[in-house]
Amino acid sequence: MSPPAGSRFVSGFVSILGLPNAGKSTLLNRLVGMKLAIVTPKPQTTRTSIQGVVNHPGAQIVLVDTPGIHKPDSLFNRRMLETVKAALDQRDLLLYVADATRRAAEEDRRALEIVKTARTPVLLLLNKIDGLKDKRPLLEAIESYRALHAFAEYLPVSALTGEGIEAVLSAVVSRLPEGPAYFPPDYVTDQPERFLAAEIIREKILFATREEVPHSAAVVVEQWKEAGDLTRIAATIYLERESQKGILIGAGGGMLKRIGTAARREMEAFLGRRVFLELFVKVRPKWRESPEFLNAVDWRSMTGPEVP
Ligand SMILES: Nc1nc2c(ncn2[C@@H]2O[C@H](COP(=O)(O)OP(=O)(O)OP(=O)(O)O)[C@@H](O)[C@H]2O)c(=O)[nH]1
Ligand SMILES: [Mg+2]
Repeated sequence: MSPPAGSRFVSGFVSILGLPNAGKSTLLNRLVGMKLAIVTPKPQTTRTSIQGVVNHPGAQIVLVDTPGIHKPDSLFNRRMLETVKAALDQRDLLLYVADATRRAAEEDRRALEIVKTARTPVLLLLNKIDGLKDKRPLLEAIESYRALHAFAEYLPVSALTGEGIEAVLSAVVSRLPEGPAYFPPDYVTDQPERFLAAEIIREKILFATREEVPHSAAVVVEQWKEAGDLTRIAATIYLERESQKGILIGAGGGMLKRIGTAARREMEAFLGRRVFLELFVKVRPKWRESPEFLNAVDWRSMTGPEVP
């Protein structure tokens, strides 16, 4: 899209931050207009930063979705927090997503301490307003957040229904500096297809399982082969305990089959091709404390498909 004649073109880097489950990934997907980040009702769904580029008339916004800010209790969680901190560096604007149906909590105060270190203007997005019957709780939520930080703007929004999204886009665009389009118009994300496929599988696992299984699951795509109109994908699901393996596979393999079918359908819709998906399950005790394993499953530092 080209800007109206005579007007300036603006661009910039904008990170999406907040507590787990606030709706950050739903917001990224809504702003970009396609599903780039997986979304589940479980906290700590997003584990790495995910870029999404929005082209707006006269503007290009490079968004980054981040893991929810929470107390790091493992090497893996400390890495997630490092990812959040990296997403604060050299940004033009920050979006802090909060649940409008609740008041600011102690976790928000702690998260905002981290966000404030960037000294970058922050817009507060009060998300999930579709769940509010009247304005009072929203005003109370705004006041409780105002007490924690002087946000540049307070914007009620529903990432789920799209209400308030145009106002968010206008607020972002109006605060971006003049600059070039950093990416061509057809470029959307830095995520490789293999990683997106692994994430789709993880999303289906998160929906299908409970308690500690979602946190203990990591997915690696080991093989990706195009053959005619078919894409053959093989992936391994890593868990931390034998007992979790039993839960994931389910009676007669039923659970794993359902996960595989749901993941394959979504991959086919996304790739526009038929997919043959093979899933393997392995146990890797304490992988969340293993630097070698974490490097191997992180596509940004991936040395190869081989997991040690
Ligand atoms: N009602 C309602 N639900 C929403 C809205 N936005 C997100 N949700 C739901 O909130 C849950 C969490 O959404 P996510 O987008 O995964 O939240 P997140 O902040 O990315 O979570 P983490 O990745 O775990 O940090 C999901 O069940 C979403 O469907 C909204 O505007 N309204
Ligand atoms: Mg997320």
